Amino acid sequence: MTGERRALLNIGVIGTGSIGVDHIRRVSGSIAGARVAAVFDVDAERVRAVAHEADARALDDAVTLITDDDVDAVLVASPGPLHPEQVLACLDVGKPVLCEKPLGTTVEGCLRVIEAEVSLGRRLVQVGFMRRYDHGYRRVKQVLDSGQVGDVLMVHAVHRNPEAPDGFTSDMSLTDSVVHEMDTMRWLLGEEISAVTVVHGRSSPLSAVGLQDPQLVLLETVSGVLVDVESFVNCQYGYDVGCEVVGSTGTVSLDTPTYAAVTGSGVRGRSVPADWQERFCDAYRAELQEWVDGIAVGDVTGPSAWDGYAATAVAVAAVESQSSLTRAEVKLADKPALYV
Ligand code: NAD
Ligand code: ISE
Repeated sequence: MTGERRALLNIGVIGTGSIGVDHIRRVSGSIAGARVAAVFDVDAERVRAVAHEADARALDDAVTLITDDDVDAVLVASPGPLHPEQVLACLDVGKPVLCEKPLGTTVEGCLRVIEAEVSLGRRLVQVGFMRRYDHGYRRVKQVLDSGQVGDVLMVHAVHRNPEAPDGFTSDMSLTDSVVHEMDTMRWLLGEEISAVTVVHGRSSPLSAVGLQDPQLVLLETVSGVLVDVESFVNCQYGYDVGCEVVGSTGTVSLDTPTYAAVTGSGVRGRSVPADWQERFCDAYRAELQEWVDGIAVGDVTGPSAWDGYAATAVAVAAVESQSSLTRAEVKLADKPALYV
């Protein structure tokens, strides 16, 4: 709308854990055109405190929130396996939904979302692959698209978290962490991933018993680009994400933004982000602002349900490769016209 103030978008948030609260604070503090109207979490005590802080209503269950007349759009930040049911409930009532990654942890769950959205005939689902909004990744994509480094041949990627939360499993390293690279690589390279191999070596003595960490994940794209991803969820020293693309005439690397270089004791050093909240704060903000602005003009343009499905299909194949210790092929369904 030009020249007039548009009404605030009332957002309902499901799941008020780490990222739920992070998004709620962001919407309340730095997103124009939206407010948090309602929240739900199975942890009643937690949701009451969050609702109080955000000046929002705490509702009794996910469906009550989704169908509430004063909720215009929904942000799903509950655990991954719950996402398809909650997103489907949003589609049932025709409300836009920003679903945190992953769209689901099974291929079947993601396909149900695609089927429902395709029958509606318009896009309402966006998946929280926020790296697509990061300045660094966008710059890498610009360089690749310009042809400056020639034909892409290989990518070396690193995804390190300081510490995994309790209960984090080797499968989750793939479905919850590396799923970011599975999406980012599809987007950067503009093609699907056709096979994945997970390789295990020596595990860190600091990782929980039973958690294989680090893991090496080799992705193959349809045109034959090889992407190696080191996933290390207990690296201890900070949050570190890297990506170097090797082309036929040059390379391009992702740089981690730093805002200060510290010099002392004979060393000049750049700080390392503490966690994903710090590293990707600008990307989350851009993701949310574009989502809110898009809804105001009836347009959802961010990562789609297809992107969510394709990334999960690769993650599921990676889990298969992890248990069989062999290469797993990724076979995708036909892409509906809605996502072309
Ligand atoms: P978390 O465990 O901190 O929070 C999850 C919350 O969901 C908890 O408060 C839990 O009580 C609640 N919950 C459990 N069952 C529920 C239900 N049936 N209905 C509603 N709420 C329920 O986890 P998190 O780190 O906040 O992750 C949540 C989701 O966000 C995951 O899918 C994760 O992959 C994703 N995530 C994305 C990013 C990113 O960088 N884009 C970062 C962190 C988390
Ligand atoms: C977490 O859920 C995220 O999405 C973070 O971006 C990622 O780095 C981390 O590994 C995940 O567990």
